[in-house]
Amino acid sequence: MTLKKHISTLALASILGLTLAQPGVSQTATDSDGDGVPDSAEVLLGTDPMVADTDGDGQNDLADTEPAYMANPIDMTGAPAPFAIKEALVENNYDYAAKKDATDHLELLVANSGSTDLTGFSIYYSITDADTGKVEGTFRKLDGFAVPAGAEARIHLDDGTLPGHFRANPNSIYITSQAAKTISFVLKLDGFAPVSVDVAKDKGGAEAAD
Ligand SMILES: [Ca+2]
Ligand SMILES: [Ca+2]
Ligand SMILES: [Ca+2]
Repeated sequence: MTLKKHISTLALASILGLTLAQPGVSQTATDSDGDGVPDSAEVLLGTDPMVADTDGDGQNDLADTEPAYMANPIDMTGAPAPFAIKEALVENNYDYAAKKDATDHLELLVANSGSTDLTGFSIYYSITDADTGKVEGTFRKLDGFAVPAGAEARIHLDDGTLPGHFRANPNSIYITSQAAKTISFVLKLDGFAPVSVDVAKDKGGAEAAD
C-alpha cells in the first residue's frame, strides 16, 4: 500500500507540474469541481472531474494519496436489515421506463417487505480488476433514495442525473479497464446491519446502450 501511495503522489505531482510549468501553456486549466486537480489530470489520475472527493473519504482528490480508493467505512454489525437486494447488475442494464437497453452501469434492486417506508441508505462499493489487482473503493450517502413499504426501488450509479440515480466516477477502472472485474456492494440502512453482494463482470469494457 505504501508503494501504491507513493506512485499516486508522484503521478499527481508530475501531472500538476507539467500542467503548470510548460512555457506557453495556459495557466488556467479547467478545474470543474474546484479540488485543485485540472479536469485533464483527473482523467490520468482516474478520478471524477465533477466530484472533489471521488472516493468519499472526506479528503479531496488533490490531498488524497489514494483518491479513488477508500477502505469500507461501514459498520458491518447491527440488527438484521429490513430490506433485501433482489438484483445486482454490473452490465446489460435495461431502462424499464424507456423500454430499451441502458448503458452499462452499477444497479441494485432493493425490496422492502416491511410496513415502513425506508430512507437513510448509504453504499460502499469496491471494484477489483482481475488482471492488475487494482482496487477502487467508494462510499456514498444515498440522499433522497427511498424504498416505500411493501415495494421495490432501484439504485443506479451512473451520471446521476435522474431520481434514484447517483453519480459514478467516469474515469473509474469500471469504464477504463477491459479486464474482468469483481464488484462488491455493501448497502447500509442507518441502524441496521448492511446487506452485501458480490457480482462478477465479464471481460470487456462497459458498453453504451445500442
Ligand atoms: Ca478537479
Ligand atoms: Ca475530482
Ligand atoms: Ca477522497
